[in-house]
Amino acid sequence: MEKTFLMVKPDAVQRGLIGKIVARFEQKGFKLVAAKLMTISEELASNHYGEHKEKPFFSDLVGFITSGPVFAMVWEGENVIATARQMMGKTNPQEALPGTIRGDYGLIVSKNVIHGSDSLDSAEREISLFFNEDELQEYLKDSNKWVY
Ligand code: DAT
Ligand code: MG
Repeated sequence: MEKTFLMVKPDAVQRGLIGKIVARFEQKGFKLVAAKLMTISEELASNHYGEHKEKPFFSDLVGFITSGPVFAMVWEGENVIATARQMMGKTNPQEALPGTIRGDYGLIVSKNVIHGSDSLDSAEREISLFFNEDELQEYLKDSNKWVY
């Protein structure tokens, strides 16, 4: 089953939005297979956001994502990578539709509440950057038979 890496960013942790964000993915029918509250090192941040290292906002981005605890998660389910991106909304909260996480909770692009992997390759890369294999739970979720 497909897995994705999602992360509640420091702004949303500070604002007390972890529970609301987790609830959206639970209610959708996805299965949480790993989660931890952690502070990201500069090295991990630079690696995670490596594709943006030439961008003008890179140092602010690394500064922001390392500025306080994040809630890192792995979620599993059918088409979870693309569906989670849809549920997050556009990168800039001003363009994100109401009903999406960024549309409902964010105001500016540099504090946009949540990260989500954008492809199968990035999901695999990001999951292995943030979690060891033995931190991922394999379990049957009884409600799945009513979801699929
Ligand atoms: P996403 O997080 O939707 O995958 P991205 O990979 O293009 O978006 O950018 C990573 C993060 O960098 C994004 O969540 C917020 C920040 N960012 C993107 N564009 C920005 C900009 N123009 N100014 C400031 N921060 C930006
Ligand atoms: Mg991205």
